[in-house]
Amino acid sequence: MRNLYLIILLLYISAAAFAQEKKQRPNIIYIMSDDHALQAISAYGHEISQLAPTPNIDRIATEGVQFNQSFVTNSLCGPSRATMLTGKYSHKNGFRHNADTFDGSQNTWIKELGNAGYTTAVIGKWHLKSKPEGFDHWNILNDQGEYYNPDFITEGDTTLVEGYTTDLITDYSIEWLEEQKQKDEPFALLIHHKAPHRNWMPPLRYANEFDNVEFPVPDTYFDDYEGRVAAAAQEMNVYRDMQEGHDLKMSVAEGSDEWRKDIWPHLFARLTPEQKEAWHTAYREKNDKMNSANFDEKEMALWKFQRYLQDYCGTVKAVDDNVGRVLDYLDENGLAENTIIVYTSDQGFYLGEHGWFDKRFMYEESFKTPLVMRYPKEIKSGQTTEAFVQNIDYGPTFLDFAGVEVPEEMQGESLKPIVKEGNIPADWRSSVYYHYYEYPGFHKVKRQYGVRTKDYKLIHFYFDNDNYEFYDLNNDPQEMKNEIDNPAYASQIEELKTELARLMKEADEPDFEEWKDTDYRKEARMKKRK
Ligand code: SGN
Ligand code: CA
Repeated sequence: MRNLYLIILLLYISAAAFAQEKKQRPNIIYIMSDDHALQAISAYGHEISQLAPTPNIDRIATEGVQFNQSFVTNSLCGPSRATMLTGKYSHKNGFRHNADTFDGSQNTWIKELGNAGYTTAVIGKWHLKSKPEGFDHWNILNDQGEYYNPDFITEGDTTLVEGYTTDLITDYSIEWLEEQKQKDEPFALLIHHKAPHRNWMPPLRYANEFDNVEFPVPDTYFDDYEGRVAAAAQEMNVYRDMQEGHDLKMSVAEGSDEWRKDIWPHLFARLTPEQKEAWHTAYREKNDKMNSANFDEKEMALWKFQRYLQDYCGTVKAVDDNVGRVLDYLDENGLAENTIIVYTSDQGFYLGEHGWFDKRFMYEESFKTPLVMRYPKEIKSGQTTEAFVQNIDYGPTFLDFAGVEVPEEMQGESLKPIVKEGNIPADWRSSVYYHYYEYPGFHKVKRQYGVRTKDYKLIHFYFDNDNYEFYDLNNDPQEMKNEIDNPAYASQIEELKTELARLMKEADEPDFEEWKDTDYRKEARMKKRK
């Protein structure tokens, strides 16, 4: 009899300890927007962001850690998401370009957390073609998603919901967080915004927010791409390739609300008559002014830059508001202390540098992505770090904080040792590997892979060309001067070639000959047919 009491007591104690341990494990809120350049986050200090500040995202940085050297492995939406979920490079998770379909049967950190007792959800942009797997709850946008009155997709159900997408994603996220209150398990929630992705439609409340702001034009806006073959071949130029209607919301003539070129009119058509009227009211006067101005070519190019930035920053401001709503929710519900909150983007973006919008290149603006992280319990506040990190590291970091073993196949490293005290371990990586595959494709950015160290960058463009580029990042931070043929850099170039080969081997990238001519679009079609 006494033994039985003892056993019951022991069982009770261990169950209580288990419950306690469960409660102590951190919650995770991972907020990722789409195409958010770090030039447009005020914590990063760029001039543009000082005119359109992001106080809420900045709060995560000042109360936690800001990564100044945060890179993606492949600067494109789908591939970045697949990498983030699996902790693996594109050639390992199989999602190289946006026409691929994510193999949801592979392991993710979400599945690992689920197995360890976490409740998990993803709300917002998904863009991986196959349905989310391993989440307890999902509510996603259709493909790229829409800015106004978007379709939300859940298991077996698609609903058009009236409202502004960035606000709606947060409404649903907070609703889901409310439901977690009754549960003992820790949670992991992915909040994935569509904004500030093309075509940069701000909410009506910000449609005039930046009308009187003069954004600083990048020095490289009228870049002539000398010495850079791939840069010259792209189609992502603000003043040449943006659609004047769809992207720049320019009207055909003074006195008219009708948009100029818009090959996707179904998007604006989603607005209700009231929203359309409010939209036109907000844009009419500024469009009329542009139409009556008689700009020459250069003036028009500069006007387009301002319009682009005004709209872009309007969508960013709405993202920032909504980050603030989540932070407030955590405070009001006593969750701030025990929740890891991250803000990042699926990649960086060009805000007029080299004359561009979009991403894809291994040049700094799109290779880098913002990353800030707060977890009062274990991350010292007010830190900035120069450690080289990549989106393969996110999964291992969350698992490490949750006390879950990081699976062997994940290629990233936990950032916990860095963020706890702000020290970069002596054996931390000092170079990063990059590989972009979507060519032929949208925006005509050539296939490329390369390596970046603190001081230098080497890129190999391949497929229908064979061009190396080398940059001295200290002397030429804007990457305007390709030094590949400069004998003064011969030894550094050799060193980087060796380092690149080492990184490719470490990443288990097959031999160049095996993939250099692959027709990825055909491959994707074949896979779909299977
Ligand atoms: C859309 C955009 C492109 C963008 C791709 C990929 N055009 O096709 O400008 O490069 O998405 O973006 S749009 O006018 O239809 O928006 S990604 O973020 O999904 O990779
Ligand atoms: Ca993107």
